[in-house]
Amino acid sequence: MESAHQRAETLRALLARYDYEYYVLDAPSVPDAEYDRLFRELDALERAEPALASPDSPTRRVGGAPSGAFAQVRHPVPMLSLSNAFDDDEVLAVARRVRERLVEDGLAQIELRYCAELKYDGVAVSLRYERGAFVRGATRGDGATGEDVTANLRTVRAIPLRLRGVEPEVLEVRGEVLMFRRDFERLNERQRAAGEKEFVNPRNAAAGSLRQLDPALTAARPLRFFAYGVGAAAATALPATHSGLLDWLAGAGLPVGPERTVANGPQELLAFYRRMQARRAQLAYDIDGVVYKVDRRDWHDAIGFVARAPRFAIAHKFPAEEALTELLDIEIQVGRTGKLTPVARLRPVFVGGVTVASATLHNEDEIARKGLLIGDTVVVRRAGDVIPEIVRALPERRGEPPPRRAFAMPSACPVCGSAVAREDGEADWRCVGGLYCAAQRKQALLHFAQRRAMDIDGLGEKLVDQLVDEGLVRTPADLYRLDVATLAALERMGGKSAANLVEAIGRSKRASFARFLFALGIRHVGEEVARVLAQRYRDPESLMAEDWDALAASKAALQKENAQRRARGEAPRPVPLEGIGPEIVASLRRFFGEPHNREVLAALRAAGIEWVRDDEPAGAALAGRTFVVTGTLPTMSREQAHELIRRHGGDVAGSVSRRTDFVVAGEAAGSKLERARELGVAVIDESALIGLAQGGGPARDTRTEKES
Ligand code: JCF
Repeated sequence: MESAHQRAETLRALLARYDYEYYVLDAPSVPDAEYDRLFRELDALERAEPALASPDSPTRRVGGAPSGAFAQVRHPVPMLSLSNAFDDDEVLAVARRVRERLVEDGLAQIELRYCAELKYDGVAVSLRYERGAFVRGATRGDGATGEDVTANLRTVRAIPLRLRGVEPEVLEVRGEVLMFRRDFERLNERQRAAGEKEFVNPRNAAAGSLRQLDPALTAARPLRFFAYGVGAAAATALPATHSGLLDWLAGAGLPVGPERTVANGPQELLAFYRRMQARRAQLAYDIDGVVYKVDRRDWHDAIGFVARAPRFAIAHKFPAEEALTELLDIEIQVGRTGKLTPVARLRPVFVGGVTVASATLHNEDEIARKGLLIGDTVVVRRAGDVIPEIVRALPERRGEPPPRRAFAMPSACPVCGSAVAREDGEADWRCVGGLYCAAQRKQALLHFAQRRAMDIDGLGEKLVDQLVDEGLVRTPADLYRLDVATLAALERMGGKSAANLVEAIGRSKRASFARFLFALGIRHVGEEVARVLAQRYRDPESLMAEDWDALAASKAALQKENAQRRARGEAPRPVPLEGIGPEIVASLRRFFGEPHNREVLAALRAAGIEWVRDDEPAGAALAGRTFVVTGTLPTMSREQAHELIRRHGGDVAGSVSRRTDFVVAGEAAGSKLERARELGVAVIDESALIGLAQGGGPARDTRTEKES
């Protein structure tokens, strides 16, 4: 005799195997009744002798006993499927045939009215209500017989257990169980976190959730329901139109999709189709098309059926959002900031309504995560206007020709041959040859010339485009070789503006080293970092000569010493390059280590750039005074005027107030000058500013009387 303990072990092993066959292999080897019998036997054993129970027993699944596989349910009124139309012509042809049939029967009107609704991408079910109470729910199955999933459907909160305000003897509600996209994403996040298998799409997740043996598992899944029709109905008067029926269902407390309309004739149907196609990506749930139905229900039988599909309705499908194709190659694009982006070259494929031949792959980690090999068969997805993406490879298709090869990031920039670098904690590789790389040329020049950098007035986006496209300028150093004649020959460029530009470029040769450093566009070197660096280094050579490792060591020692000093209540000693961390240092080393950049620096030097130090104040004549600069000054740019004020101890403000001491006005000064006059603030010109800075000129008491 087998002991109770042995029997329980045997039962658990059997049930585990049957679960595996059912759920994993989808190939059950025993009838459902046998599973149920074994399950009940084990449950009884464990209840009689709790010591026999084990935590991995199938009886321990949350929610108690599973229902076993599902019983069969015959649909008293068959659940129909719909014929598909894939283009406008098919829709027009169907509409024409429907009309002809109704005309033959003497029923048609001039304009045939249709109800148009969305075609939800979910699982079709039938819900049976008796005297207003939900009694049974079934899947569509083959249309004639489905599976009884009542216990699972009861857990779907969108399905009312009682109808509101009506109690027909019998009412079968037809509709679709589905999962909203956001709920699906969250479910997959949960699955991932729990180390469980993720679902491919919301429809699969809905189908899998609905067919759980344990209703408690279904209950934990965020399922939704939309009603779109009725099957068997007894002892109730239903609306005469399909649109009326949908409203009636909504009135009975059932969820009905809000996107529906009544259309006069096929052109209005097609307009609905296009409207919904445009809105598709914004909907909370997946749809795979729209459904058109002759609105008058009493005409449906007259129009008739083909096989299992009605002739009075048609599904107008959207183009599929996913398709299979071949990953031909992975190329690298270099962006304006030097970022290297892998791009998939695909065998052209029609997907999401367009032909797709490439897809972004974002970065190398993404390629590794998806396990893509060049030559793989891949699933390409294009949803709405979103750029196409590769969803996954089908590794099971490997082994067919052509041979596969792995992708590797190039070790040099494919555009300019400079080194590439991937920083710690970053996903992207970048080209280091910022000043030299053709891909980054325009961006680098604009950055170099901007007001806060070299302040080359008049060198904007359009002009940079022209200069680069005409081959006149490749690197910032080329700017200093431009002459008036060359510039004046450019389109939309007069002699006067050419001369002004040459002058502005010439003026920029005497920039502070801080501005120059910022102008180089080194990653992580913004204005503030450039200012800090310029306090320690005079020129690129001294910066390049720095022994960074020694500096880091001495900084660390100094910081330690300062901690002790602070503990003793003593003032800390200044730390060199405070706030310049290893990330910035690494970026500087990369930039100045790239020979291409060094060539450009040498060329800039040869062009006559010389750096004026701006860290040491030039004087204090303007201390305590606040200035606003407005209009065009005769020789200085606004930035240069600001710099002059600051270097002599003054403050610069952006707008005129009662606290403003001087407004420095140039040509075409506007509202700020007006405001200064209103408030009685002293107005001076550029030469007066220079005089003030040099310690002469008007003193504070020369200002005009303020109005009160
Ligand atoms: O997916 C739907 N929204 C939908 C499916 C709507 C309908 O009016 C349907 C359907 C499937 C069959 N009508 C039938 C007869």
